[in-house]
Amino acid sequence: MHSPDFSLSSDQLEQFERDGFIGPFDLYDEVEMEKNLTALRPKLLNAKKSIYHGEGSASAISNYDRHLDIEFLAEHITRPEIVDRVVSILGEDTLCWRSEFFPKYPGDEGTDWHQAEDFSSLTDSQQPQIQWPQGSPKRGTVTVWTAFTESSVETGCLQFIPGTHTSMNYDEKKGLSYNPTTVNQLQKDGVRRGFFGYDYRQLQKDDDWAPDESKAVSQIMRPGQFVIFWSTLMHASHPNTTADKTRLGCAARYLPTKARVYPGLTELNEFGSVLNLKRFGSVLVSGSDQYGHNRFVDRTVDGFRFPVRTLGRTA
Ligand SMILES: O=C(O)CCC(=O)C(=O)O
Ligand SMILES: [Fe+2]
Repeated sequence: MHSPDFSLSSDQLEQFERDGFIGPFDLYDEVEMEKNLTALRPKLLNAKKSIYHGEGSASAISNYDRHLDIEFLAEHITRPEIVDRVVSILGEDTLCWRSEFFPKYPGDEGTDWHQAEDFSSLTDSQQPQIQWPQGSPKRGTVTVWTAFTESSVETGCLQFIPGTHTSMNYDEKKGLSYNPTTVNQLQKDGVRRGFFGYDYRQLQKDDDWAPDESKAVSQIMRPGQFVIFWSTLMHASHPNTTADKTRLGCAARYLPTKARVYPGLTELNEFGSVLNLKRFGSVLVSGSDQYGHNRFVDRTVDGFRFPVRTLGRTA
C-alpha cells in the first residue's frame, strides 16, 4: 500500500532555506486535537513513567522526552506529515532526539529572542548537546513546534525574524546563569520577555546589539497545526495577555543520524535540575543508522514500537 508523501516541494525547500522556517501545516483537526489533549493531560502529570523519573529533581524539564513513555507522543513525533517534511531537509536517515512542552499560562511573559546552535549555553560545563560532523555547513537542529492549543498574538504565539538562521548573534559558550526568581519579572524594550529563568542577553556577542523586531513575523496557528524552523533562527514568543487561555506548544527536535546527540554527556543539568541520561535514546524516525554515533530506542516504556519511514515513502 502506498501512503501519502508529505515531502516538501523544491520551492518549499528553497523557502525554508531562505527564511529558516516554513508553515503552518495541518496535522490534527481542532476537535481531534482537543480530544488528544484531554487524554494527554493526566498522562503528562503522571511523571512516574518518564525515563527521568527518580533520576533527578522534579523540575521544569520533567516534561522532556515524554514521547518515550506516552504512546500519543510517540506517534506524534513519527507522524509522516512531520517526518517526510523533516526528511526533505535533513535527508533520509533522520532521528528525533528531544521533545518538550512550552506552556504559556494566562499572564505569562513572552519567550525572549534566542538562537540555539549546539545547546551548550544551558549545560553546566558548556558542553554541546548536539554536534554535526566537522566541516558540515549545517548547524542547529530542526524543530517542529505543534500548537496543542490556540496560538495567537494574545495567547503568546511564536515570532520569527526571517533569514536570521545563518548567523549567530549569541555565543553559547558564554553560558547562562539560572535564576528562577526572574521568571515573569523581566522587561525588554517595553515587552515582558524572559527565558524560563535565564536571561538570554548574557550570551550576546555584542552588548550594544538588539534584535530588529521591526522584521519579526508572528506565527499564528490553530490547534493541531505545526511549523518547522531551524533552532538557529531568531525566535521568541509574545506574552500571554489573556485572562484564561493557556497556550501549549509541543516541540520535537530532529537531526540526521550522522550528527551526535549528547556527545560525552551522561546527565543534563539545566533549568535548575539534573537529569540522568542512562535511559535516554534517540528515536530513528526515517531510514537507517550507518554511523553508530548514537544510542537508539525502538519502543516506549509501554512497548509501543516507533514506526520508521523508509525511502519511497511506502508503508
Ligand atoms: O514556545 C516558546 O515560547 C519557545 C519555543 C522555543 O524556543 C523552541 O521550541 O525552541
Ligand atoms: Fe528555542
